[in-house]
Amino acid sequence: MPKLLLATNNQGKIRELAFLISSKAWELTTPAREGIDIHVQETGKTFEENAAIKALAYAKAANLVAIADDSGLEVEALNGEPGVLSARYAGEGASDRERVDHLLAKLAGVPWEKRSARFRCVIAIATPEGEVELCSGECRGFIALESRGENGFGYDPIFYLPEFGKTMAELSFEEKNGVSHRGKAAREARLVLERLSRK
Ligand code: ITT
Repeated sequence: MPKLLLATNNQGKIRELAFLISSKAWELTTPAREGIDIHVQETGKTFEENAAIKALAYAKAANLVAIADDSGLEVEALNGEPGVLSARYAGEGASDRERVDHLLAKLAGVPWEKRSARFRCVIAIATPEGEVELCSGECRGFIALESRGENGFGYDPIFYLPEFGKTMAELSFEEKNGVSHRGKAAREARLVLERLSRK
């Protein structure tokens, strides 16, 4: 069975991607398990560019097919911020909690109807030869007035989904993966992986 490298150091993404793309055709592995310790500069201006940069860097470093995820939150009242800067929004090395607090402070006084937002996810699958395929998904909701829920990671405790009447962090693992930006992108990615496994 060929190996598929999950090209991310974010434990939340590793858990979700491992579930979403699990397949009989690929043996999933991680940078830690392959002894790969690289830091890739995310110099792109779009999720697409950054996902491709990460997947290609890991595919070359490990000489394996690699799958990377670049994702983030776009808030309408902030003209699409934090976007590709979602991980760095409260500075390098900040915690999920600090990022959430930073975003809530930015939106202080913004009324409910103007707090719409979307999560975006672009998954890139790269081969060591330098081929890249991109898959994407989005999930729409609102930025809540305060944190709620313990599940998931990142901005999940303040991402409110009207259809559930809950934040993303109040959904079960299966519910989140059923409706999330990552779940949608991963369902496309599974088709790409199926095709690649037959090559
Ligand atoms: P890798 O680059 O190693 O994959 P990262 O955390 O730096 O890890 P990104 O550059 O793609 O990844 O940043 C995405 C950030 O957006 C992430 O740190 C979260 O804060 C947020 N995010 C992405 N998907 C999310 C999700 O499903 N739920 C909550 N927050 C999410």
